[in-house]
Amino acid sequence: MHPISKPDYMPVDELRAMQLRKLQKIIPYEYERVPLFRRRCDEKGVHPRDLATLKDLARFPFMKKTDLRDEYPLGLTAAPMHDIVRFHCSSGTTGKPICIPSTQGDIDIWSEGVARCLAMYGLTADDILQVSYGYGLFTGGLGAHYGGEKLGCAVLPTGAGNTEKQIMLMQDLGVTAIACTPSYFLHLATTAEKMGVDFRRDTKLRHGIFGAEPWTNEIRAKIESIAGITAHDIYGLTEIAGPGVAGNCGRCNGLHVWEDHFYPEIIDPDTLEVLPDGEQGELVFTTLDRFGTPMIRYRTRDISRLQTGRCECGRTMRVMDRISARSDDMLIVHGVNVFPSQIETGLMKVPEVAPHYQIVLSSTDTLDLFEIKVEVVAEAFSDNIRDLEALRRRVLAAVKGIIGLTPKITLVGPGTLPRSEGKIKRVIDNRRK
Ligand code: DLL
Repeated sequence: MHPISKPDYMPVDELRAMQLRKLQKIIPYEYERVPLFRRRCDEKGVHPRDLATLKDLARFPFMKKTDLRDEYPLGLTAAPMHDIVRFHCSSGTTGKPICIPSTQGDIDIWSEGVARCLAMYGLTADDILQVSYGYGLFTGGLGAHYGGEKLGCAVLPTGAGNTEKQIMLMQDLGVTAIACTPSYFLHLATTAEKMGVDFRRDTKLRHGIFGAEPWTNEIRAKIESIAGITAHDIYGLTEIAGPGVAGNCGRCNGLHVWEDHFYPEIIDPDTLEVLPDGEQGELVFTTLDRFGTPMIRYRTRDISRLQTGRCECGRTMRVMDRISARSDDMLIVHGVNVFPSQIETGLMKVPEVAPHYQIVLSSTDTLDLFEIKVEVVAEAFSDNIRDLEALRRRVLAAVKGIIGLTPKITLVGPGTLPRSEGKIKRVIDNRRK
């Protein structure tokens, strides 16, 4: 076992005691330094000294993305600028971005989180890791980069874009692992095919480290079969660090949360009550030892579940379900709740469907129009209208079987829909708000 993985196996009672100890430090620290947090605690009638057990955390107020936006740029920064070494920012859904300043200690914890994920996926110092996440304000590039270096990998910092050159470098340097969004990997794979490059035959690629956007197990299977690699899931968010908050070990269908640094809770997003392990709800994180911009009970909007029981890999860190939905990406169409991931699962059941689709919503005075544009693989995109109509019906049946609605299915030819270098935008909602 690589020494970086040691905390993954910490005895649970030690872990809980450590979490409490860290909370008893970070909560008073935040209370003393961040006026918004102090005011909210005072309003709730709760004081840092009330934190005697882990359960007491539930008495403290939540933080949300809007707090970061309202307090932009530095209102939630707890450390003096002297101690800050890095800023990362992420766009909010509207208007101003959010800004997360980090100390050197924060960056170290984050890099450790990514390195622990990479070690768990089976990477070692012998691997050559191509980082094709965007570098810059987005945490994907630098996060994967520092994590890779921490493990001792040779990092190739291509960033996103310039796809043909990426494929050339991958071949020439013998890259064994790539970190990028799953949608960008699919774009890389199509470009490689056009260049006559077969990942299995012409590269040494074995691992893909994918995250930053939801991707179903069906897309995962597709990626693995196209490229002959193992597709690993990595999760994280700017507010809590970046990638490497959690990752999947390959033994269970979920992600181990590095809860010695990032304390997870699941809440009911309506009542805000903490739910027991095993129940699905909104994922909430407290950063236990990040001192630049600590987040206390940060509401991620991601829907997940903390699994009960121990994973057979032996890690003691709790497993969260893969993120299939965000509470804010649920679409309501004709009064029915629909998640894009359900549509993706339906589409991927049809072998002739390529992993590229777009959901388009528009409205007339009285009606929502619900269309799914679906790319078809080259071999199936024939001129024969009858064949295509039969395929369209099969696609519709696969989607309808899951969501219970009848969207308009439009089949389009290979390479028609927009590709992305970063996070893909699958839903175009032109309905009147
Ligand atoms: O996306 C950090 C990251 C970079 C994670 C690279 C993994 C790899 P943000 O831009 O702040 O940070 O977006 C965070 O992206 O709340 C989830 O909704 C979504 N997300 C991140 N990882 C996954 C994943 C980065 N593995 C938001 N599966 C999160 C599903 C994910 N959704």
